[in-house]
Amino acid sequence: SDPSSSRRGAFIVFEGLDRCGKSTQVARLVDRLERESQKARLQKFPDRTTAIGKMIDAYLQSKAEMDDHAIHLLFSANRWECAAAIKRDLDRGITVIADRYAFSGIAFSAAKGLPFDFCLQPDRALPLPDLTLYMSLPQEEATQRSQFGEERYETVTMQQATRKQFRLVAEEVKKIHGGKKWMEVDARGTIEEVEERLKGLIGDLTDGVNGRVGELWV
Ligand code: FDM
Ligand code: MG
Repeated sequence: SDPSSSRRGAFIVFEGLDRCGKSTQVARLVDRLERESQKARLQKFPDRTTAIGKMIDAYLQSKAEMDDHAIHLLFSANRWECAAAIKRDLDRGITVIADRYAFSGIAFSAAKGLPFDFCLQPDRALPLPDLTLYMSLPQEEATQRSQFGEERYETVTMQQATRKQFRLVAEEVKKIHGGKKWMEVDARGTIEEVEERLKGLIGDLTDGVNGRVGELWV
């Protein structure tokens, strides 16, 4: 029998601060996979299209105020409402590529001062990414790129605090899930240069992976 037929799709997550080029690279990866006739789906977090996503969108645009804990739980709920579809697609052999995930959830909320442990808990047992690519850009380079937008969190102070928390998140992933699940990528340079770096790290993951999808923080 063909062993590849038992493979599931890989779950690949892109993380990073605002302006790191994450969304550009995610779009290019999905395009490349489509050109290569591989099955792939992009999942953006927050997914602003759902009922919960609309509440998050209003919060981010400062059209609504919310308690820090409450919005944290909504971001997590937004992932849980997408979890079954992610698992289903992985089982069908589709590569699922996420633009942000639970790691942004922790880093941004902890940067506001919520306890790290509180931030971690609601995402426990969500689908575990096979690989998270953290695109890292020095603060000076991020500032040189185009201006921040108008959304909540798009300030230098918030980005700096979040950068520190992402470092703690990386340590936690390595401690619980091992060093191969989280890779830091130098996000400096041209779009093409960064794309090549990412491609090297992704390797043949997009051909599918063996074994069941794991559970986050378990
Ligand atoms: N963000 C994103 C959070 O605060 N928690 C989360 O769980 C997620 C997924 O939302 F500032 C923040 C990160 C960012 C904002 O993200 C909107 P996009 O990628 O700019 O849409
Ligand atoms: Mg943004």
